[in-house]
Amino acid sequence: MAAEFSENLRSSARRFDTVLIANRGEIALRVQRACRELGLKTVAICSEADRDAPYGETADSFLCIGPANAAKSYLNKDAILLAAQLTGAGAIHPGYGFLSESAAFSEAIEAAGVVFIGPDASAIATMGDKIAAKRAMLAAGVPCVPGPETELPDDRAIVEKTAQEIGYPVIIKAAGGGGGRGMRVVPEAGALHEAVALTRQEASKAFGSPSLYMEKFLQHPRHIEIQVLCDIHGDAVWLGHRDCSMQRRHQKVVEEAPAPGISPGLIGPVGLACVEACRQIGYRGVGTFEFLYENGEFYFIEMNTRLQVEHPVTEMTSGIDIVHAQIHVAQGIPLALRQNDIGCSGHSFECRINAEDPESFLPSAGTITALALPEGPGIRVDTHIRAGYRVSPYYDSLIAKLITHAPTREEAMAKMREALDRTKLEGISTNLPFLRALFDDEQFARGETDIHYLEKWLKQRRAA
Ligand code: MV4
Repeated sequence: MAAEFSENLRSSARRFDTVLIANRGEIALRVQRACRELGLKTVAICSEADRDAPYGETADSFLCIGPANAAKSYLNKDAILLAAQLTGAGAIHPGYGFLSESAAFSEAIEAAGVVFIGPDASAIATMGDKIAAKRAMLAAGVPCVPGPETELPDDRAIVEKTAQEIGYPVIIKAAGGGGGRGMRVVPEAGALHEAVALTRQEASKAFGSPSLYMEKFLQHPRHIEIQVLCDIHGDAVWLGHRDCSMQRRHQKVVEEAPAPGISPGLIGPVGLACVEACRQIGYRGVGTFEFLYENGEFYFIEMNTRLQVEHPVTEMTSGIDIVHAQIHVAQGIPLALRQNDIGCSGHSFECRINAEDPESFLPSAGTITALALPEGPGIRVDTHIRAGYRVSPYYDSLIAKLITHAPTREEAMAKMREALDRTKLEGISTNLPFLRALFDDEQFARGETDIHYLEKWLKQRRAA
């Protein structure tokens, strides 16, 4: 696979003084600030829908690269590379979403001599193929969900035998899927072949590949993830873990670090296995290993090869600026951090504030007429909005991230209740009322949730 891609830029060619930020919204502003703190110049880009974006005003250069339709702007690889060349940007930061996990984009810009602030194309491609990812993890000693590390053959007898060996329920997943797309649970043998056939059809259509794999279906796991950071000289560390179980339709709503009830002794060996996997792959940059956690065991499911939305909770507990670190390793600078220097102090929560209808969850576009944001010790707000800002209907509905940090989980929760109470936003609908109610939930307060908890809670709330 590596042969398909050109050589990485050599370490000496990786130095840059200007970064083009190929994203929008809160993450564009977050990355821009990190660049300035490191003495780097910034280039902001936008679509026609984001011409009045706040991050355009503070960047050293600001270019409109295409129409509102993301396919013609934030996803337009050629336009973004051209913008970098026109502005003299030596590097491109992709943020999250959009082109952040495009092997072709990483490949194209590095081939043009521009640094991609992210992994090389082959690492992105390997992790994008969920079977190849699983194989790489097993080779490095990372615990995975029971099931073959090979493609499911188009042979009914073998499919039946595989399911029997794993034991029902099983789950069929598309190798090209991920993030909840292209998967189907099979509760018992009678449903097996139809499930395989349907998932294969969907996979061919959605991902351009019919490749499938089968795993044991875990019924009540938590979603725990491990943050890693790797330089180009073979050094890697893990920065801590997060619990992201509170999600609805594969969209995370609340994240926290560390994951409650998981001792350093339990997670430590898993973190080290992730670091070993990074070394074996030759991984560069920041990344996240996603695990399901059930009955005291961790099972790898996917690796995300980007900076994630929820990186702030790990910044708060580790004291490490993950975007600074990401930019440094992209420049070829060796990691100064040793694993023993990395700790976890206190507890952090993040709430994703979305512009959405509280009942239907449909995106709510419009102008923010009034805005008050909380502040104070242990409170952080990552956002690009301000009074008068127009939320456009074209992109995802995340408008702000409310982050708290305190010595204990209870105090971080209490701080979040207060921070939510002091957040006032008029002109559009948001999920603030529902987030506030969630932080009064007793089971959540005890840390007794799993990946199904939030959807059940919402259903009960609607019925009440
Ligand atoms: C699973 C699973 C149970 N067993 N795999 C959903 C998103 C994608 N990252 C993988 N997902 C799942 N894979 C096995 N073998 C349950 C899920 C899952 C899930 C995982 C994490 C967070 C939320 C979830 C919601 C529904 C299903």
